[in-house]
Amino acid sequence: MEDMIYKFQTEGTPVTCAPYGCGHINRTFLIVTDTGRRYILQMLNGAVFPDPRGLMENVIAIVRHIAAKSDDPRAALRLNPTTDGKLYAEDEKGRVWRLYDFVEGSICLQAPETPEDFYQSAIAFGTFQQQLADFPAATLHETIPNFHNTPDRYRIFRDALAADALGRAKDVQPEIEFVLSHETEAGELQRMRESGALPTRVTHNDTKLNNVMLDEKTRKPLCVIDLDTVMPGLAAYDFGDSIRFGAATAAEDEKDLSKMEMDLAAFETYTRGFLTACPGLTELEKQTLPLGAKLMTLECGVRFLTDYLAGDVYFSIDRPEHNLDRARTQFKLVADMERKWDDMRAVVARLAK
Ligand code: ADP
Ligand code: GN1
Ligand code: MG
Repeated sequence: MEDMIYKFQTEGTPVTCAPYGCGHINRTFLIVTDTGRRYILQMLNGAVFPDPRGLMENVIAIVRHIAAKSDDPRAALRLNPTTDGKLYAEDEKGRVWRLYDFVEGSICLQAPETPEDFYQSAIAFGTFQQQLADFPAATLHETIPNFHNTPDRYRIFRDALAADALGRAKDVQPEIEFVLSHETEAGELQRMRESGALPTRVTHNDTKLNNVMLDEKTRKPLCVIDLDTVMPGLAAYDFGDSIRFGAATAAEDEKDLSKMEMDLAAFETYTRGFLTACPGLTELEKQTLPLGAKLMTLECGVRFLTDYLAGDVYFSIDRPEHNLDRARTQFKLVADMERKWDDMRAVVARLAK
């Protein structure tokens, strides 16, 4: 049992505790008590989040904001208090822990089982963005500065390449070349953000399918989870990261690259859902959705390759080449999107009418 569970108020006495889920960042445990109540206990990754207390202030405010907009108790994550009445606890090393209610009667998918599941995830993330449209953005802590600033991700990549901590660069030359050959276009969204051409919104910024819970019976959205990176951002980030993960025909860490493509039908399905849930997007925001898909995928590949070069210090890995495998799938996806570029743009243009 993780001792930190005893710092929280629970219904019943905790009897089991086991690692849970497929997240790459935090340490997540499923806790079951003797009354059968289930909880999710999480330790925040202190290396990834330099200000975990600020992060928790964000999360507390966001779940309150969303809970106030719905009668359904499962519409927002619910944080449980500690025995001294706080909504997170600190251990002796200063690490931050929190306890969520387990979202019962839900499913969390690693890949859509049907097009409808993916459509509903678009409704979930689109609605989330809409619900936060009136959230006071200026009160949010920037939990990871420059999170989707792709040129800054290139800067960090170049540093890791120059340091080449484990001497791995010589074995990944094609991947390095792929990254460098895309550097100019990699900055397109950031330039439009800085010029003010695209509006800044409160966005989730990590819109993988496994960060949304669907009702297990109706398979309609219950809530969006993993709120650690909710920050001011672009609509194209949230749209794009969902495509990167959910419109892919293979897992993020698939070794057989021949299985990896961007499914154009899934792209269309998600676009339909997202535009339905976010009717207020500007013309330019709509036009930049395909670019969001491509750049979020490129950026994620750059981050995986950076971590591979740096010695796997950021993302959790299960095998030595895990980050390299992940980087390769992302680059394969980018190349496939480039092949399907005109079709992607045509889909958005047609649905945006
Ligand atoms: P990470 O930042 O590491 O991705 P997440 O908050 O996404 O952490 O949690 C990892 C996984 O744990 C999720 O993908 C989901 O499967 C599961 N999970 C997280 N919170 C809950 C919850 N409240 N109820 C049920 N499952 C949850
Ligand atoms: C991480 O936390 P998780 O597993 O949902 C990462 C995302 C990446 C994703 C790649 C805080 O998401 O940015 O896109 O892995 N989260 C953080 O799978 O870096
Ligand atoms: Mg997650």
